[in-house]
Parts: sequence; C-alpha cells; structure tokens
Amino acid sequence: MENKKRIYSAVQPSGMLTLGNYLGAIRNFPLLQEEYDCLYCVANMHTLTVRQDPELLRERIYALLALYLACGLDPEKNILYLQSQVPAHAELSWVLGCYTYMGELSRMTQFKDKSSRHADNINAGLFTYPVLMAADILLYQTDFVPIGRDQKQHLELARDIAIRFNKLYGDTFKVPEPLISKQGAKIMSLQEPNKKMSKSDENVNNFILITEDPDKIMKKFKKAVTDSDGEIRYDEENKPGVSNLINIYGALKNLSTEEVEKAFSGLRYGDFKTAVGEACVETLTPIRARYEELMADKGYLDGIFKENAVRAGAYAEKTLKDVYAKVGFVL
Ligand code: ATP
Ligand code: LTN
Repeated sequence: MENKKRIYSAVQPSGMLTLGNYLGAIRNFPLLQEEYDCLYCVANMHTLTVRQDPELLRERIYALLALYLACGLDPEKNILYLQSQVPAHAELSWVLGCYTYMGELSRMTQFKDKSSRHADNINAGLFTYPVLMAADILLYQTDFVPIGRDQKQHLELARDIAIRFNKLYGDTFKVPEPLISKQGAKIMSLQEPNKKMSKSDENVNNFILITEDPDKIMKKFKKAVTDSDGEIRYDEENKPGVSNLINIYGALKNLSTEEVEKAFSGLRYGDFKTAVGEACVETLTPIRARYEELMADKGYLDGIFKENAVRAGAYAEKTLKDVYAKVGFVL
C-alpha cells in the first residue's frame, strides 16, 4: 500500500444518490482501486448544515455505504468509512478554521447558493463547511481528489489552506490535486437543464436516483425537457436539455459527444430519450439489485464501518499529531 499515490473522496448521505452523483463521482471510484491507495468517506457531519431527520439520516448513512459497495468498491482494497467515527476530522477542522479567512468562505458559490435556498437556516456550519472538507482531505495526505466540477472551488480552498499552513510551519500537508472526469462531470436537471441534477431537489422529475425502478427512469427521461429545434446536436448554451442527454448517454456508453451525435443524427427526440433511458436502466439495474441485498444486512455494513474507522483513524491521527505539535500544543 505504502508507495501508491493516495486518492480521497467523500459523498454526503443527504439523500438517495442521483445519476449525477454516479456519473460525476462514484462511477470513477472503482477504476482507481488497483492503482491507488483509496479512501472514501461517508461525509455525515457535512449533512447537518441542512436540517436532517435523524431516522432518515441513519438509514441514508447505511444506504451510501451499500451504494459504494454496489457500485463496485471492494471493502478490502479501499477504506470505506464514516466521517463521525474518526474524531480527527472535527479536531483538524477547528485548527484549519483559524487559518481560513471569512472573505474566502464568503466567496464559495455553494454557500451563496444554499444560503439563498435555506434562508431560514443560514447556520455557521454552512459557512465553515469548506473548512471541514479541507480537513477531510488534508488529514490523509491526499494526492488526488475525484470530484464533480461543482466541488472544484472547495478543493482550491483546501489547497490554499494547505499551502498557507505549510508556509507557516514547514511541510505538513500534501497539496491535493482535483480529478475531474470530462464527461459526466456535470449532469444537469432533466426539467431545468440550466441547473445541476441534485438529490436535494424538491421536484422529483429533475433527477434520476441510482436505486430508482426502471419504469420511473423511463418515464422521467421521456418527460425530459428538450427544445423546439428538433436536432440532436451538442450546444450547451442554446440546447441545454439535449446537450445534457447527449452527455448522459455518452457517459453511460463511454462514447464521445461526436460519437453520440453521429449515432443519433436525424432521429427524433422521442427515440433518443428512449435510448438514453434504456442505457440508464441497463447500467443501474445490477447496482440496484446488489444495493438491496446489502441493505438487508446492516450487521455486515456496521462491521465495515467499525473496521474502517480504525484503519482511517490511524492515518488521520498521524497528521493531527503533527499539526498539534507544529502549532505548539503539548501532546
Ligand atoms: P446536494 O444537492 O444535496 O448538495 P449533491 O447531489 O450535489 O448534493 P454531493 O453529495 O454534494 O451531491 O456530491 C457527491 C459527489 O457527486 C461530488 O463529487 C459531486 O461533485 C458529484 N456530483 C453531484 N451532483 C453532480 C452532478 N449533477 N453531476 C456530476 N457530478 C455531481
Ligand atoms: N463537499 C462534498 C462532499 C465532501 C467531499 C469531502 C468531497 C465532503 N468532504 C472531501 C471530496 C473530498 C460535496 O458536497 N459533494
């Protein structure tokens, strides 16, 4: 394990995962498990920035681990763990918060976006969330962070914090690089293709869940918003709906934009939507079956969490101790 480069990523268990989460993030994870030393976190602490129902949150924590496994992550080859079971995250987050400026946090688009969507609950956690994310990544001396494009700004902040700390105290943190896949990096909403597909969207027709049943998937694609020009051509600005469907199909079938345009040139939107729906069902059906099996065995999932909290904790403690020593705490 030691000489391999390290990969770190996390997903929030704030809802059932969407096709956007799958194509933008999770799908890429198993491709990395042979070549890299990988950690994937269930980022439950991040979810409290928005009100959660406790019972539902507990269920979604298991569901996310089950999805990690169902999407092909091997629990022996990767460290799959729960954020709150490794106390070093909260501890490092406090320290790093003292090396992060209010101005930097105010510029985060996700903060601006979520505070306008949850105007009645603009809590301090929502504001300092990127600091916790920086702590997640920096604790593990991460080389690469596979993320969707929307998280790039947070990763840049994590890099800035690492560089700042290293300048003050000498080499402490590895400065991480983002890994953003070209296709699938930003899957848009099916009804409002100018905004990203998001699991916390109130309109269920805007997203496809990884665990959604085939009928619903087909229905949602058939209803997807397109345009009136009738041509299956990629043009993000003028044809956001069709471009999104091209992206989705390309990502599912591993085809380039040009290859998708060629394959469907001259066809009607209706036929294209059916093809995209079918490709999606084909990919998601085996994942859903495995997910359901795993969710029926919480004992197994608990065992993975327990074991991996210890494995992750060993890495994290090492970095935290170094930080505490560098800032002048007595160990
Ligand atoms: P929320 O809408 O509740 O903020 P989310 O759906 O954006 O959540 P996250 O948990 O924030 O999901 O993201 C998990 C991973 O999935 C991240 O790496 C993120 O970049 C990626 N991701 C999320 N939505 C999309 C999308 N529409 N297209 C591509 N990647 C996405
Ligand atoms: N902020 C991310 C989830 C997240 C994450 C991380 C991603 C939390 N900690 C560390 C990569 C690395 C999100 O909302 N998608």
